[in-house]
Amino acid sequence: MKSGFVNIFGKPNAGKSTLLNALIGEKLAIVSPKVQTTRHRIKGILTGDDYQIIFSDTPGIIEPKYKLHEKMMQAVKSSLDDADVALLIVDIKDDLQEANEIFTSLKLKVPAIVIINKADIVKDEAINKAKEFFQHQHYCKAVAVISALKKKGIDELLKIILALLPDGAPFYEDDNLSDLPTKFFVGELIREKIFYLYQDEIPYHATVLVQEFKEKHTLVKIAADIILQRETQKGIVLGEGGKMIKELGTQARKDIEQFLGRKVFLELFVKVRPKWRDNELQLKEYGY
Ligand SMILES: Nc1nc2c(ncn2[C@@H]2O[C@H](COP(=O)(O)OP(=O)(O)OP(=O)(O)O)[C@@H](O)[C@H]2O)c(=O)[nH]1
Ligand SMILES: [Mg+2]
Repeated sequence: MKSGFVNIFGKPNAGKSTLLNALIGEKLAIVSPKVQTTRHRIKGILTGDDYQIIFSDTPGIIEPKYKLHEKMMQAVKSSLDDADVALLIVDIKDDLQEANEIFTSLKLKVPAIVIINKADIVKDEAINKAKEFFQHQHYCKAVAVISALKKKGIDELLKIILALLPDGAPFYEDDNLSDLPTKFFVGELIREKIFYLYQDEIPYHATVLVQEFKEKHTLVKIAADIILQRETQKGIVLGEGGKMIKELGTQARKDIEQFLGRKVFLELFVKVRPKWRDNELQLKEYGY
């Protein structure tokens, strides 16, 4: 039996969360075209006949500007501390040298696989160049080329991971997919829709707190607060005559219903908490 922690690191938007979902075969982590979507460490457990891999998706590596960012980078640090294998993922369109600097700065003590992602959007020439570049870096045990979005190269990647995974007994029951509570995933699905529906600073100034989660006979009743930083953002999130929040509620509800496999009644409330991203107590309350 083999088991261990395989943690995913990379710049914002590289495709870490898309990769976690592709590896697990379920949507555990939210994904968006915008940077800094993920704010937590999200574990996804993959159990096979003779192995258990605990993958961790992490927030994209950035220079912290707020306490919230610091919490996000603590999630990266904790994942660096317990990794048995590191997956260093790079968007093929990104500056490779810059990615290399970030990977080097991690000072990894465990074997790392460099994953060249988004192979679906470039020519082979660019892929070969990137392979060549990373193969020679001292932290790099192997290079894998994938498209996390199109789920290409995932089986080959799994083989490389299994070869590097230490011997050991499983850490979790084999029907567990994650260690996080359902409430967490519900809040994240709402937050994901905020990333798609609103522009500029709104997704970055917003968080979601699930206040109520009640399993009733015919449906699950969920109430959640959308926390914003400024009074002026409230109007934008609500939209004319409440049009935008209605759309947000509909989109989020559909995803939550799919996630839970049950009918959902979802209520959303918008609240303003100035500077919550720099407030230790509020960050704690909101799960950071
Ligand atoms: N074309 C293409 N797009 C991809 C691929 N993988 C991810 N994406 C897209 O890249 C964007 C970012 O993906 P995420 O998985 O959210 O990236 P992330 O690294 O988790 O980003 P943060 O959480 O912000 O650090 C999304 O629009 C994805 O659909 C891929 O293989 N090919
Ligand atoms: Mg992410």
